[in-house]
Amino acid sequence: MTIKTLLIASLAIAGLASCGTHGPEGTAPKAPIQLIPMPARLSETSDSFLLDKRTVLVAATPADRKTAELFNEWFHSLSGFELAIADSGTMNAIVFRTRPAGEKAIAEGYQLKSGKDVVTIEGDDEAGTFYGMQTLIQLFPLQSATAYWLPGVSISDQPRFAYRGLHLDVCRHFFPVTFIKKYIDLLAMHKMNTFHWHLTDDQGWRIEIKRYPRLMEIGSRRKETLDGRLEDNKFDGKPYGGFYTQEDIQEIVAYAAERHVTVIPEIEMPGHALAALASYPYLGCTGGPYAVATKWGVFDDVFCAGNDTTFQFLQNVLEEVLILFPSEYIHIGGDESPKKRWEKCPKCQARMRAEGLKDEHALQSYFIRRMEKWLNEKGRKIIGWDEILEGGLAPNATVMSWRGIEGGIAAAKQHHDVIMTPGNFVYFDYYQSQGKNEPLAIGGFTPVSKVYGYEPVPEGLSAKEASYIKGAQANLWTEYIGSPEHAEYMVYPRAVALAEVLWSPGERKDYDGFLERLKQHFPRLDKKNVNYARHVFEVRPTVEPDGKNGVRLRLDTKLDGGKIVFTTDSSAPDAAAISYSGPIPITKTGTIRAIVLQDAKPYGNEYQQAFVFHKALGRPVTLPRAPHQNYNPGAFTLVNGIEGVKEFNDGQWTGYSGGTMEAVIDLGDSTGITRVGLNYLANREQWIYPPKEVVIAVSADGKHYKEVLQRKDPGGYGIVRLREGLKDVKARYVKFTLRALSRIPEGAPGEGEPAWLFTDELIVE
Ligand code: TNX
Repeated sequence: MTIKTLLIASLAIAGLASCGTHGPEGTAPKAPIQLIPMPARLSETSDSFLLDKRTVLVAATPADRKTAELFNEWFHSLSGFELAIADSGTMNAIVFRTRPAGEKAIAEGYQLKSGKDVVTIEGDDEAGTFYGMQTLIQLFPLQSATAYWLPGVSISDQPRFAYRGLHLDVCRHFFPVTFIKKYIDLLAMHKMNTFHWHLTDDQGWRIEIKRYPRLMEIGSRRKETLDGRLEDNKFDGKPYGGFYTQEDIQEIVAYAAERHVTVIPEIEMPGHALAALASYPYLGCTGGPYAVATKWGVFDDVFCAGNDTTFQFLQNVLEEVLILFPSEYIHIGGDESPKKRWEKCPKCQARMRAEGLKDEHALQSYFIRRMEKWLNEKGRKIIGWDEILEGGLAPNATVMSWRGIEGGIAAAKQHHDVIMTPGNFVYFDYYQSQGKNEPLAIGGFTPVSKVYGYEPVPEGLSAKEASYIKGAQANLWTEYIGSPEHAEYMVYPRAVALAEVLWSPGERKDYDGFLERLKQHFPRLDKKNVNYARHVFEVRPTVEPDGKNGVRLRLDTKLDGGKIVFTTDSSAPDAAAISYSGPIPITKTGTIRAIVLQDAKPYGNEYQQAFVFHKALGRPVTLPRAPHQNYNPGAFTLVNGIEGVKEFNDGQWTGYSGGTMEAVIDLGDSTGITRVGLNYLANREQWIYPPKEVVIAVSADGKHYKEVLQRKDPGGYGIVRLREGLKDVKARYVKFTLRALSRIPEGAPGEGEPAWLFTDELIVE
C-alpha cells in the first residue's frame, strides 16, 4: 500500500469508530468572525462545529503533528485542557493535512472548512497548514470553557507577497532570548514569515563567533550609552553589553522554523563596523584605536577594503554564521558607509588602481561583489540596504529599499529582487502619535493608518518589473528603545496593519473594517501579554473651520462604549471633567485636554493641545505658489491656531524649498488689527533657515496694499515667533510675503542648496 491509500483506509476506519459520539452540549461560547489578516476568500455557512473534550486533532505527518501540537499548546492556555492527537479520524475531529508535494499548490496557501462533524485544514504546503491553524485560533472566543462552538466557514487563503518581514536591531539595545522567541511567535501569529536579525553594528557585536573571541570580550560591550537626544550629548555612565551564544541562536532558529519563520542574520559591512574594529583594530584603515560606539549615528571608521585580511575575517565569521542559519539569504548590510577613510588609505587606493575602480563607490561595490561571490559559492544569496546600488549592483543581490522607494524601483528595473522597507511607512522606530506623552523616538510620524495605507508595489513599474517586489518589511531600530515592553509598544499594532497589507489581497483593504476587527484582536494580544499601543482607540481630534468666524475642535473615539471627557483650563481630565457632546469652539488661547473613559477608567493616553486664539482663525487663505509637496498640509493649517513642534513632523508646517512664499488672508470684513506676525522654524542641520525678508501688508479691497511690517534677516534659532504691534489699522485682507534664503552658505550642511522655509501659523490679532 502507498502512504496515500494507507491514509485513506485509516481515515475511513476511524470515521466509523467515532460515528455518533458527537452532539450539542448545552451552551458554549461562540465568537464573531474577526480575522486578521483578512483571508483571500471567506464565506460563512449555517453549520457550526462543537468542540469538546472528546474532539481529536488529526495529523498524519511529523510536520502536521507539530502544527497540531502548537495548536494544542495555545488551546491549553485558553481552556486549561488539551485535546488528543491521532493519526486519523473524521468525526469530532480537527484535521491538519498538508497536501503531498506534487499536487497543484500555491505557496503558503490553505483551505479551512468547518462543518458539523469536522474541521479540515488543508495546506498547500506545511506553512499553509500552519497558517490555517493560525486562522482557526482566531475563530475561538477568548474564554475558558469546556466546549466551544466554532462558526461554519469555508476559507481559501494565500498570501499576496512571499516575503513578509519584521526586523529587530539588537545592537543599539540588547534583547533577551525569551523576548526574541516571543517576537517570532507574534510574527507567526500574524502570518509573517521572516525575522531579520540585525546582529552587528557600531554599538555592539551580538553574535558569538568562536574563532574571534575578542568580538565577545570587547565588541559586545560598551562603556556607557547616550541618555536622551543625540544633541544633548548626555551619557548614563553605565557599562552595557550582551551577545547571543551559538546555542542561543540554534534554539531561536529552530523555534522560528517550527513556526515557519525564516531568520535572516545581518552581518554589517563595510560600515557600521566599530564594534568589530574595536575588537580587531587591524581591520580598519588607520589601525585604531577604536572603541565600541556609545552614541548613535554614522561613523567614519569602516572595514578597510584594501586589506585582504578584512575579507578573510568576514569569510571566517560567515563560515560560522552559515552553520547557524540555514536561510538562503544572508544580509550583508552595506548602508551608511562613509568613504572618508578609504580616500586616505594607501591600501584602499592601491586596490582601486589594481582593480581599475574609478572611485570609492566602485570600491564599495567591489567589496560587496567579492563577498557576494563567496556567499554564492556557498549556495547563499545576499540582501543589502539600497546603498549597494551605488557604484553598481552585485550580480545576484536582493535590495532592501529603505531611503524611500526609489532604490526599490531602480533595482526592480534592473531585474533584481526587492524588499520594500521605506522609512516613512514601515520604520517602527518613528513616532506613531503626535501625543505629548509619547516616549522619545528617533523622529518621523508613522501612525497605524499610514502603515495600513502602504502599497508595497510602487507605481510606474511594468508587470514584469513589479514581479521583482517580493514583499516588505518593517524595521525596528532600537537607539531609543531599551526594553522589551517598549519594543512591543512600537511594533504593535503597527505590525498587525503591515501583516494585512502583506497577506490580504489589495482589493480587500478597508481601514475602518480593520479597526473593527482590531477590537477583537487586542484581547488576543492581551492574552499573550503584549504591550501594544492603544492610539487607534484614543481621542481622535479634528480641528476644522467652524464655517463662520473661527475654528472648532471635534473629538471622537472608535472605542466601543468609550466616553470622552475634556477640560479647557489645562487641568487633567478625569471622570468629573466636562462630557464631550459636540465640537468645542476655540474662543481663547489655552490648552484643551481630553481622554477616553472606558467603564469610568482612563483608556490609553491623554490628548493635549495648545491653541493660540487670533482673528485669522479659520479664515480663507490663498497661496499663489503651492508649497513643496512634502510639506503641504493645506492652507488651513496656517490659521488653525495650532503651532507646530520643532521636530516638524506633526503636519503643521508649510514648507518651501527656496523662492518666495506669499499668503493672503481674507478676514471677511473690515477689521481692526492691533498686532500681526507669524512663526517660522530655523534648524541649520536640517537645511531650514529663517526667511531673508518678511513683508506684511494690509488692504481694504485685496488690490491696493499698504506695508505694515518689513523685516530683513530676522534670524533666530528653533521656533521663532515674530510679532509686530500696529496702531489704527483697519483692513479686510492681510498679505504675508516671505523670501527664502536662496543658497545655503559655505561650510553649512547642504551648502549651495536652496534653504527650506517653514511656517506653521500666520497671526492677526
Ligand atoms: C538608518 S535603515 C539606519 C540605521 C538606523 C536607522 C534609524 C538603515 C539601513 N540604517 O542604522 O538605526 O536609520 O531609523
